[in-house]
Amino acid sequence: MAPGLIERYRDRLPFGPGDPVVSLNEGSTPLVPAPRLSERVGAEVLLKIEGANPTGSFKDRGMTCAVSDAVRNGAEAVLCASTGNTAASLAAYAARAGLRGAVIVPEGKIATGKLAQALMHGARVIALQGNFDVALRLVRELCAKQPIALVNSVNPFRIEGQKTAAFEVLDELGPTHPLDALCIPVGNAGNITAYWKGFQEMGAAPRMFGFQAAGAAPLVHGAPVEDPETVASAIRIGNPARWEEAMAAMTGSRGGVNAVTDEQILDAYRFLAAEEGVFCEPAIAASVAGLLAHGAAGARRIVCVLTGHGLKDPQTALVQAGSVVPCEPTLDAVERAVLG
Ligand code: AN7
Repeated sequence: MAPGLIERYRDRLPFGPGDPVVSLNEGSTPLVPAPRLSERVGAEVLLKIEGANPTGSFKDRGMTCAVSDAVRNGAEAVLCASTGNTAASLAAYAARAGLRGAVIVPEGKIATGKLAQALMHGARVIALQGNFDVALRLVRELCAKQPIALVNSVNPFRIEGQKTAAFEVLDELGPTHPLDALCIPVGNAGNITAYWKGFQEMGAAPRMFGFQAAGAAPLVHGAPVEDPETVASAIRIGNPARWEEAMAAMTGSRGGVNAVTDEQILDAYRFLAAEEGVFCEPAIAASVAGLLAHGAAGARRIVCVLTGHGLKDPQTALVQAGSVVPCEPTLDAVERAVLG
């Protein structure tokens, strides 16, 4: 059994030996070669499968640290604004810790699986008549007023936890096979900030390529987007909290930020599922769509971060996938149906 990441990386995280640890044994996710994608790109591409975390997204890395710190500080409740995955993760870790959890999500705009998770774990789910950016502003104001721990990625412990994904990538590749580039979807810009911190702490500097959905691409435009819109609901964010840090990561590593259209995102989403056997969330396919559309400046070895599991959003999958084959319960009919 692999231990959770606080235990695994305690020497590089802000936790002492006696500190409380709230963990679901997150991290230690697979790094999987992608032969078909590698062929299309003309470079070696590996997929970091963050959907293999306990609640199905990379958010668990940050949440084990943010919730452990909240417990250490004697908090009774934790709160976040979320496009869905942070809400699901907060709810699970709050349940684990015996804390009250509340999440504010844009009404009608989060994927079904994420909503089911947050509710099942017993969090108070508040559907805001406003988008993520409004939700984040309001939770920041509320947490300044009330003794509630804010666990969005503006919380430094989130970044600390999420940087461990960079450690894992480097550990797995080993010193003789350097990583040239990392491709990652960018929403609130916490994760790219965290990877870059992790790489820098280990003396590595792969080029960081961030990708945003064309309808929610403030970093590409250089200005906030008032009404972000994209099929990639996880990254439907118009004013990222970690704007400066994300830009510093991309420019400091000689990488860059680019936009991909919903069509490119959905193409990559279907390609990964059908050709690589990897089912990720639509938003996440932005990293692969971006790599296919924009390349990675001649990098020979590339990791694409697949931040969340495809089961989070069954509705988008069913719209994008083929249909079922109806069949009468006879051998003849089944034979015809199977052989097509
Ligand atoms: C699967 O859950 O913002 O750039 O509130 O769910 O660190 O924000 C989620 C974002 C990428 C973007 N992939 O990461 C939330 C939320 C998935 C995500 C991102 C999100 P950041």
